[in-house]
Amino acid sequence: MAAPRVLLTRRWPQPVERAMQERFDTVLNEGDRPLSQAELASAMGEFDVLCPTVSDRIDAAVIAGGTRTKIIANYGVGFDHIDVHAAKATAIAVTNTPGVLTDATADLAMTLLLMAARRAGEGERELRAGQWSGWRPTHLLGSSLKGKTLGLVAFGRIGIATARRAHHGFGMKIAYYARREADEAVARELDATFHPDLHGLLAASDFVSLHVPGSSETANLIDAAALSAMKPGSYLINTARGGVVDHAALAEALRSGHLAGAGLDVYPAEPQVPPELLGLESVVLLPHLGSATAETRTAMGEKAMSNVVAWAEGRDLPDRVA
Ligand code: 8YV
Repeated sequence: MAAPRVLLTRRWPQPVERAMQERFDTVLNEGDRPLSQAELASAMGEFDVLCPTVSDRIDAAVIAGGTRTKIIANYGVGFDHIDVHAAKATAIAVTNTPGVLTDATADLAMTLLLMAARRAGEGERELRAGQWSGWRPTHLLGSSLKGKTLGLVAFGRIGIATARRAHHGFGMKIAYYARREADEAVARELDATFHPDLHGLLAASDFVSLHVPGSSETANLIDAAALSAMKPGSYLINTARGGVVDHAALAEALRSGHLAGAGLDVYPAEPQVPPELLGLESVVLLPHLGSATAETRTAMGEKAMSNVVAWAEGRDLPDRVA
């Protein structure tokens, strides 16, 4: 039987592209440009396997574009860019890559937290602009982390990994909002306080870090009311999905000084960045770098590939989400 035809919609790290090419009839997106909706739709008729990323919108119209694709093996853990209901309705399996990007994303949440707290972006911009007038006791004072409360919105793999870094590495107190209480061992290890109510957590935290998946349920979870429930002078960190935050309300909370700062890695309509944020010194803006280490991006490719191999061999899919 001919090897299944596989499309990688974007370039992957070389070792995993090569592994895919050895095992499958794999087509690469040589120019690494985002595919159009029409190109994605026609791929559904040309490939057995589609391996998209967060930069592809696999909506119902794309899924209706052809009947050849049997599995969508997403390169990434979040899959809110894929219409899983439409996939399910046409018996297309969907898989993701959980676990392998936990540490990299938690590291990036701490990068944003530290950059916002210590005004690192502001300082770098000042220096590069040739406007640093020299050391002085009151120059760019930020906030300490030790003894401050970090509130995690959702306490899954990445939320817990972020809490571990903040607690064991920086002496922060840990609080979290989640649907249910964490395992006793984790709660004890982190001395973590559970808040069953989101606004209760927001009011109790000096720093808030978001770790909910993107979905219609979490859209605008951090709206104007949530932002005003946050402590005056606190910070918001988002490595989850842009749609979770109302950015107009966030810009206003930063402008008014209610929030001391924010650190964002994700945006509602990437690669567009809400323009009202671009002129604000107190927000750190990164271009969706959560999982961007060579090791992690290779491991993500391996994980996506393990799902495609399982499918090709007729086995249960290890990371099936639909
Ligand atoms: C990935 C992410 O790089 O995995 C995720 O959900 O947000 C990123 O870290 C991206 O999704 C790749 O598709």
